[in-house]
Amino acid sequence: MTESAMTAVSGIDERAAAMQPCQIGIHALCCKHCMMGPCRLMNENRKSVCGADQALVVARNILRFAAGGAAAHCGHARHTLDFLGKRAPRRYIRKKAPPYLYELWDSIGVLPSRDGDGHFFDISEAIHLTTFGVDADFRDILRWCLRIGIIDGYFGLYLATGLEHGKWGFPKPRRATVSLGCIDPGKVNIAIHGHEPLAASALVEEAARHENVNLVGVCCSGVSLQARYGVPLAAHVTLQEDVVRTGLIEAMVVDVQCVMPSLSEMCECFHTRLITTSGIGRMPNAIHLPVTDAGSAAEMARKVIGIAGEGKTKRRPGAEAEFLAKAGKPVKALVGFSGRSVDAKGLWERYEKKRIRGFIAVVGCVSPRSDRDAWVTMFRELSEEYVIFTTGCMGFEFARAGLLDGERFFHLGSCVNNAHIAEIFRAISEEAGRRIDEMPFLVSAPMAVTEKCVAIGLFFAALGCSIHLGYPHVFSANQQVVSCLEETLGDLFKSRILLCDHPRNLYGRIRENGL
Ligand code: XCC
Repeated sequence: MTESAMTAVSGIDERAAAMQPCQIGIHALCCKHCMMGPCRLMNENRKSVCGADQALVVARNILRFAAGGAAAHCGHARHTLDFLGKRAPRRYIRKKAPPYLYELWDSIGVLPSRDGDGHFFDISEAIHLTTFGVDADFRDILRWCLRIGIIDGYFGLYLATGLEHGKWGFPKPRRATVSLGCIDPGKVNIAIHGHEPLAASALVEEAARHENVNLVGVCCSGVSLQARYGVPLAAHVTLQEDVVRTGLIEAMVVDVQCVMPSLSEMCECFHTRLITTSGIGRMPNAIHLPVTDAGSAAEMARKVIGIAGEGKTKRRPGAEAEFLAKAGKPVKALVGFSGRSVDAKGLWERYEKKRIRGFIAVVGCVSPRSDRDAWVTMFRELSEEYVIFTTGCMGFEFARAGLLDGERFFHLGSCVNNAHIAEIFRAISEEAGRRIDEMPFLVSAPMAVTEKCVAIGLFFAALGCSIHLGYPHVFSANQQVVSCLEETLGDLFKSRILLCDHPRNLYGRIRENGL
């Protein structure tokens, strides 16, 4: 094993501890948008070489995070459209958004002005206006953040979710298995990792013809395959290397997003063949089998099954016994809820009869920089008073803790399936005869990892939900930015932004904000 391979093999938690985050960048206080810098604006009185103040730098950084996240979600939707040979829908936001919100966004100037693929131009404009010497008004940049959040929500989350359900079917509630224990030492194991359904669904169809093949999912591809087909979910984002490290994975098939570059070296340390399927997600040492339509997806799936079948004989001797001695049994969890299968009327009645205080959506990533168990414990306690909806990698943590019961905790799928949560919020508020912002809805991203979390948070903020951000607080370093966001959202919706990175403090923050 080479030295660099050894580095890849050490765990993500160890590497996070060894790589302390930059204390300037973590608060979005570093401007590196031109080559006179990077300028570090550690206090409110400093200005960058070009004269940008701290509020401007922080606002620009938030918008760039949001644009990155929206590009990923809208790119996912666009790739799915291409795969299906469809065009981008017209007037989609108008059709999907509650009419009162559409008018409100129009009246305050945050409604995306373009349509269809024109939304990509708005994402590009967000990058343009944050380059050197364009938009110097941080308040205008924060309005752009809401605009990009709206685009992310509808042209990303809603569109991707709708296309997937239309082509591959609606998820339904089911009991499914979670954890590394899903890997079967007696079978050919293929892991599917990433986000888009294009390659993943074809593999599920092909694998069904081969009794000796065990498919397992990783991250959001895994979550959506589990919700739709009941495919076991082996790992979330911080455990992806551990899947390969079992020594029992013959092929790791990846597409886009949250696929750690370390997998390339990690697979080299074992017999695992790394297979890339997206033209924008290439990796060193990988076999590239591009998927662009149904034909290439089916061909890729046949080849992967062949490659993996040959690989099983190359496992390290003793790998099976080692795995069986260490791996626990898979955990059973209730997954696969959607806007269709959650009873909004029943939930509203529980609230109206004061059996619960409100509804919390716990979305997104888990981070090696946060105490994952402490957050799970906090939300377990909160579930005594609130109904919890969850998606993405947080859902895996709740599943492992045995919390996904379809009563207090509902698993709504992958991160683009946060569209389900938006639809459920809308349905509950319609049952109540109120607006979304008049309801006790909190959206929490306790352990953000990717830029997508920022875009999702801004989308829910634009809907009128209160927002909780755990670690890190990219919004919090500049008081002008915080005040502007709080005042804007408070005036529009009376919603709150809770910045709280200690799980123990969250309950108090929720209660003191009247949620
Ligand atoms: Fe985050 Fe989506 Fe990635 Fe997991 S997989 S780390 S975006 S929760 Ni979606």
